[in-house]
Amino acid sequence: MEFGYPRVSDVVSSRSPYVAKVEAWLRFVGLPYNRKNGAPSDSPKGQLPTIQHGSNTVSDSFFIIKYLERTYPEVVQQLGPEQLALSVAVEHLVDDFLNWGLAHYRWMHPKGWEGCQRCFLSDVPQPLRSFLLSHNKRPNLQKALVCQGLGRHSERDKLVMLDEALAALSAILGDKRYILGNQPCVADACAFGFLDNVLFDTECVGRELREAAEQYSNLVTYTERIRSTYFEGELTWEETPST
Ligand SMILES: N[C@@H](CCC(=O)N[C@@H](CS)C(=O)NCC(=O)O)C(=O)O
Repeated sequence: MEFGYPRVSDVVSSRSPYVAKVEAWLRFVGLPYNRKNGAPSDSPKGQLPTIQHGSNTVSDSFFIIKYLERTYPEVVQQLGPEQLALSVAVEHLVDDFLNWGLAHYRWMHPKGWEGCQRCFLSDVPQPLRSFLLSHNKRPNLQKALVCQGLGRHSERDKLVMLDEALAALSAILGDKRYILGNQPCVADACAFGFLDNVLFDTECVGRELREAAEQYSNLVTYTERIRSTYFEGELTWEETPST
């Protein structure tokens, strides 16, 4: 199986939280894969991640995991209805809300945007790189953030909303190793894709979101635990600048 998005960084597993989600889940359940670079335009849905499994192409992190669970039923965790409901609720809290906050603090926030112009499309020379990002990616995301709703609020109100969601995630995790106990599930893959970027991609994410997340020490140790358990030796987080 192959799936892709450029590993533009060795600081975080992927700068796409949805690619990081699929990669973390593949590692949680122990399914082997080859990671291939790709562009959203290569994907049938115009977004990454996409997997190639034999002759099947599957796009979108949600459908990729559903497809793999159908194909490899032995990896499906046996969860009770309440556990399953909690996992689904956390998946949507992260994928459909917190990741929009990440998009804002990465692409709209001045510090995040400054880093994006250095780190994204790094194979395209400047000033063409900044031109392409500021005429395409950034305005598209700005429109998407307004449609989603978060983009309509003041900076202060965005943080109030995001902080409440982070507090909820922290309370759900509590002092457990993973969201449902001792074994990581889909919800942990989602939470990791988001938190890994917020806490460790100091170059391309505005610091206010990182500081909001750092207030919840259990979220920090949980992210570090997933990094050291499932990405051991691959992510050089100790070299992350502390600015
Ligand atoms: N619902 C999708 C979201 C995927 C997504 O937003 N991918 C972004 C990268 S983080 C992308 O490919 N964006 C390109 C675009 O929308 O043009 C999933 O869960 O996979």
